[in-house]
Amino acid sequence: MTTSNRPFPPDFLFGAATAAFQIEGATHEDGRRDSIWDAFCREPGAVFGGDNGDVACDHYHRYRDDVALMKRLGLQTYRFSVSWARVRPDGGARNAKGIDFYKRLVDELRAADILPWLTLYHWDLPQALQERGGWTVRETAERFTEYALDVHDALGDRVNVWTTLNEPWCASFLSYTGGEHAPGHTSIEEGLLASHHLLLAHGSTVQALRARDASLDLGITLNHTVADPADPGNPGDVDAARRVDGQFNRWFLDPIHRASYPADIVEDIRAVDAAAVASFEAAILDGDLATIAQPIDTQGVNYYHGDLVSGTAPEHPPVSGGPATTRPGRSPYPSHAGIHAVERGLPRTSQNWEVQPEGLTRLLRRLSDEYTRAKGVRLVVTENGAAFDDVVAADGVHDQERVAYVQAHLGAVLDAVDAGVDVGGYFYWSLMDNFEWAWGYDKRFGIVRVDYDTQERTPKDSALEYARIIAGRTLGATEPAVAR
Ligand code: GBH
Repeated sequence: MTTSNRPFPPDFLFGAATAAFQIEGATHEDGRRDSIWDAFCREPGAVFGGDNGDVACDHYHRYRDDVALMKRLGLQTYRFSVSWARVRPDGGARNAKGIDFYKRLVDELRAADILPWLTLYHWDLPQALQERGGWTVRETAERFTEYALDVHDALGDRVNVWTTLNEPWCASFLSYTGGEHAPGHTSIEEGLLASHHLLLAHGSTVQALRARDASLDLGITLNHTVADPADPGNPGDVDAARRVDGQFNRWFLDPIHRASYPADIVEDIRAVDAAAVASFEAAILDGDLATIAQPIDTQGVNYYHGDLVSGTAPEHPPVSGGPATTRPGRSPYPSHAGIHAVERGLPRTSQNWEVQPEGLTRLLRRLSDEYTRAKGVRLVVTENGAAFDDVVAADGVHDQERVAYVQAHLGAVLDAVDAGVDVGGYFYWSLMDNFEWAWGYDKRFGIVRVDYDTQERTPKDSALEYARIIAGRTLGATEPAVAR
């Protein structure tokens, strides 16, 4: 890989991403009611430091300034999510005031010539629906489509790109099996059921939106890992990598693109919990898989890090990368025995996640070769980013590690483009520091620093570098685009 003067394709979009619960605050204003994350934050030990989303970045009140900042950085597109708990506070009747916020936001973006990239679900399920079973029940998928149509009623004339779900793996297995995310359950059966109902919600909503307007660009965002065996010659290590890939990537890719769940993984999980798999299989009704496999236009790819795994426990296991919360959890992998993380000496972020840019190139090539190219589905990197310990100084916020991270991952994207992969754009996660779920405000992903006492925003060195890359549409150009 070279980083000197490599141009991006002319139609490649540069953006940054956020999510409603992580930035908006105003959790009980204008009719919004609890989401599962509001409730989860109140559970002792669930979120680091006892943090919650009540104020967050106060974006609900500061969106105009935030859009102006995006404009200043030269962002072409902005990926945000709509809060279901604002639009349908009880999961049922619609709340006009809640929808109005997104009209104002979208109008502001369009006036700034920034393409709105809308995600319908980034994890803030109305708590009222969780009390009726949440994603473990089929009804929630039906309520989701109704909510999506409310949002389309309001924004269909001004938003073209619609993403149904962000990272259904997190919203199912990390939430209902691993216990790390809201609602914090630790059941294999619930994780399986949630994954199916999330996928069903995706498929039926794509169908419903497509029927409304055939010109919409519709898709889903998945989170991925690149699982490598510690020793490619060791069958136990190869099998551990197969199982990580199967439970993390293929569990969602296969139903969406092939209308089937991966049979090897279904059998692995059956060996662990046959009753859970029986319940999951009973929940898959005739026609569900065809619904889930609706054609899509864009597939969002979130990539943070890979996994090097072994079938045998290393003598010195690597330090865990999970949040420093105190609630008991379990593995988000239903079939986890014999999967061991192996240290390979890569640089790490402040959450102890590996920095592995070449994994992104391999991921994009693989998704294209095995799933999307034949169908003409465009791939877009909808999240990539890292938390580091920024140096706050009088002359700016210095985050050299993030500068290098962005450069390296954009280089990895260009490597995939050079290999013939249709990659339509890149969103850095995140525009600004925000509520990092179970890690609270302790970890900062932004290219813009947020002072949580004053709500002051300060572009970090990485924001200036990103602005420079965007202005030149080239990796490795030299002139600064934006003054600090
Ligand atoms: C995304 O999820 C979210 O969409 C976004 O809201 C969030 O703020 C952002 O990333 C940063 O976290 O056990 O140490 O190997 C992240 C998906 C999947 C990344 C699980 C970390 C396991 C870490 N995550 N993965 S570790």
